[in-house]
Amino acid sequence: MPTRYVYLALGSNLGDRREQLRAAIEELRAGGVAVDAVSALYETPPWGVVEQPAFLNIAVSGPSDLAPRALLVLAKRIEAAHGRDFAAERWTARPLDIDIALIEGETVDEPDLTVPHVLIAERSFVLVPLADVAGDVLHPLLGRTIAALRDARPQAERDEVVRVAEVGWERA
Ligand code: A4P
Ligand code: MG
Repeated sequence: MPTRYVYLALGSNLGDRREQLRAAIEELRAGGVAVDAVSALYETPPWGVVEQPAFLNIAVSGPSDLAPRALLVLAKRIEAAHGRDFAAERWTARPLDIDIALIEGETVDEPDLTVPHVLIAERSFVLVPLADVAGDVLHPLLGRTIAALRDARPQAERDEVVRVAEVGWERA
């Protein structure tokens, strides 16, 4: 595949959340995503199933020549290595979740893979970190930038996405 920028949204709400996100960045690099931008670190209240611990969420981006499906396989492999229970209910607690938010110049609409991720425009816990690394990037189906989509979320929802460490946290 030609090299394109990929944009990933990561979350963790079980175990050592920050360490798992830090390790996942290294594992993505080892797996073929040359991560060159990492968002600040945000703590966010659980969305979907609310009776679960708070999440830490980040977004990362970098060039990759992995095809969309190979990227999904890599994400699932890294989640599994962190003890992700794939039999658990949707939207419930997990040590690590890696979603493909966007791929430069690409849309995918298949039963088990949709890019851009279907719900990104409705989630401040994705849009706020993603805007750190992709603020100027256009959502190819909505025709608006990630920063504009973030700014369209209700202020109260954005305020719940709390920056707990600045850009560079993963190198500290
Ligand atoms: N899939 C389709 N498109 C994609 C894509 N673009 N990226 C499929 C990744 N996966 C994609 O995902 C289910 C299936 O979606 C995958 O097997 C893949 O084939 P999953 O990660 O196994 O299950 P899930 O994460 O429970 O479901 P889903 O629908 O991906 O949920 P989300 O959206 O990941 O929600 N609250 C806060 N504050 N922060 C969070 O990070 N995360 C979730 C999980 C719930 N609440 C949260 C957070
Ligand atoms: Mg997921």
